[in-house]
Amino acid sequence: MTVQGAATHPLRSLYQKSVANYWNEEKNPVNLRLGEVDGIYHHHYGVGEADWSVLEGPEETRQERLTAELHRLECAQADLLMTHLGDLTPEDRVMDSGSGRGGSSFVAHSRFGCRVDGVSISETQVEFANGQARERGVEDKVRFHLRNMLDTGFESGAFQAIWNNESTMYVDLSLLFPEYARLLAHGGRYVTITGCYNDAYGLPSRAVSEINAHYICSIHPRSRYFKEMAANRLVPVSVVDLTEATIPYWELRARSPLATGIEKAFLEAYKDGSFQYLLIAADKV
Ligand code: GPP
Ligand code: MG
Repeated sequence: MTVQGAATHPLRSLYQKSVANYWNEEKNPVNLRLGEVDGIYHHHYGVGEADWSVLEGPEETRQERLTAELHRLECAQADLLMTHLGDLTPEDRVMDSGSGRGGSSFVAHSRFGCRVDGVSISETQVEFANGQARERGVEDKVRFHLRNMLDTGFESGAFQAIWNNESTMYVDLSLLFPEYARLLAHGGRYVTITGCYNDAYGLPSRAVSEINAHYICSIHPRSRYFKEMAANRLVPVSVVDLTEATIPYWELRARSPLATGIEKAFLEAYKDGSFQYLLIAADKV
């Protein structure tokens, strides 16, 4: 295949094409069954203490209880991200960068009433998320675009907040943050929740490399986030290490019939100190 110019096509490289293919074809029950709980489809993991009692009780309804509990933990992660976006109002416009099936965008709109633009390089995800917006009757405020987060085409200074909920590992941060510095208004907020490898451990462990291979991504070292933010007028205001808080989600997911096979690698990487689950919030100055 050939890759067309960024101006006419959101895919810049054969790598991006392979990532788009993955997400165009992705139908993991762990995402679809959880989304069906309340119509909010997430593509990120969970945080917080798990209610282990869901494993007890009637066998016939165990799967249902487990699914609802995993979804609750993923919703708690999205809520946590939202609390770091600052005091947004219905007049504000925000961008969900790597918006998946739209979960975080709908959470933000319900919470703040703000206008949300989600971007994804997967046609299937964009179509699905726009369908959700219509179903929810919010298509005038929440819109999803087939665009590249490295070159969105949106006007400069248009956004009060931008977030990546587990999507920075698909791009080079030295290309991503200049685009955010351009898009964010002065004093605007950037938030990422991400898995990063721990510089103090060294280079990526076997488990981190397995995660990369599983999702076709490239997990960055922790240091790179701060280096590239500093280089692009993004000044960190909060850094929260969520590693301990995400382990119960993975332990519970490993016990669920919806497990995909990557659970062991996440648990190993978090527990051996090679991998960290971080929230970083920064102000654009
Ligand atoms: C989860 O998506 C996030 C990613 C695939 C990006 C990689 C994240 C890291 C922290 C390394 P998902 O909800 O579609 O994944 P799954 O199908 O495994 O639930
Ligand atoms: Mg998932």
